[in-house]
Amino acid sequence: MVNVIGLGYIGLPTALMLSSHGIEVVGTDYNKDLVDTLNEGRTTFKEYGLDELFQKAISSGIRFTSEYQTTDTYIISVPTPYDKFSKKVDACYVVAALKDILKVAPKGATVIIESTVSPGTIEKFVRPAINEAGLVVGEDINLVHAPERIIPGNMVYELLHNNRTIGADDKVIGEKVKALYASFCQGEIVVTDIKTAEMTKVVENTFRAVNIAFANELAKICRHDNMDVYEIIRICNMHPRVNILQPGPGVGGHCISVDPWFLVGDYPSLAKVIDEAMKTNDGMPDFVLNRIYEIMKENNMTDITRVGLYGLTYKENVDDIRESPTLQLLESQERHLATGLKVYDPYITKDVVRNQYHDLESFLNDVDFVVIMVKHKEIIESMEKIANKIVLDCHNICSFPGVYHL
Ligand code: SAJ
Repeated sequence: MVNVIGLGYIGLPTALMLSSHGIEVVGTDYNKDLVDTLNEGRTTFKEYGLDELFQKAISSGIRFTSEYQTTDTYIISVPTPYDKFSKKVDACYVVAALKDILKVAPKGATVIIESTVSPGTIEKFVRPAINEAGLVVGEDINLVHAPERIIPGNMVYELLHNNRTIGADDKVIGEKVKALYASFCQGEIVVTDIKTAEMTKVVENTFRAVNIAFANELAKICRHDNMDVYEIIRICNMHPRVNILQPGPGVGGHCISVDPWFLVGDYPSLAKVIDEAMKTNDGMPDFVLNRIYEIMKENNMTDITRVGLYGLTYKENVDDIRESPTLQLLESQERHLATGLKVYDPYITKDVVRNQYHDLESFLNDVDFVVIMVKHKEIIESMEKIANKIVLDCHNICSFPGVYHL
């Protein structure tokens, strides 16, 4: 039986996937409300294909509880935030979950950490916690790091098809865990050591962050000298060895906007490009705010309450608002003692910010200037509704004339 600890964006789909492929699974989360919701037969976030997978797992007998189970295999998928000052990974949730596992785990159990951690975290924080409990790694507890790679918006498909990395001290244990993941994963599964696995995960997200920052920097250069960044990127990408990503209003989510900081925190004198890239991405919401003020001025607009931000989530067609560019922009605006921007997102039904709307029509009725922060399917399909407004399109999705860009 596998006990999956942490039933969030990664733990839940992983637990469901294992269960629907014939593995006995118990999902554990300390959040009792979340466990209750799952036990009432409802999923806790929206993701394409998740509800079908949930039903399959229920039929296969998956259980949800707040109790840790006594079993031979654990998967830890709890958040790993970063310390805003030191930029280092904060492994407190991983260590807390591990300590609870150690209270009930039998000798020889395997603990698989899926949470993203910086290289050396398992050495520095996880092994000592096992030793402190009077246990020996490799004898009493086997340690494995199996970082996840699935992208929100396409999680179910990617869980099935992505290649994976397994880091283990012991090749035999590594191969056992590989067989467990191979119960559902059709991609190639590489077995390596723990520190290499830790580093690969952080490097993958850093690669993307640096490349997004490059696109964002190009957008700023092009704005400065009145060039069309999208046309330039389109043409450059026709070169066989060039593949530039897209600029945007900022980088959000709990991965790309967080993980690269771990390397800056751990290697401050070495991770220079990464540091600059992260600052570039973090500066984008302010860049958008400045564009809003410029465009208002150009249109003789003085009332900020007639400006609306479309989209609150960190990217399109997901309901996750963690570190979202819109939230960053609103915080920045409040720091400058200015408020009043209106906000709407079809995926966010609860009130999370001031001046938030819950339907597109009333939102559009109350604004003259729309800033497209997120390219949700809804707005792409409702272009005619904003054609008569002032529009700042941060994603180059509008084709009508007079639209402003980054
Ligand atoms: N973004 C841009 N321009 C782009 C692409 C993305 O501005 O060209 C922005 C998005 O709007 C969003 C942010 O970057 O705000 C991050 O979005 P994303 O779709 O690039 O990535 P995430 O954070 O949803 O998922 C990433 C993925 N990592 C990589 O692609 C290397 C995913 O595979 C990981 O599993 C996930 O992080 C994770 O959990 O670590």
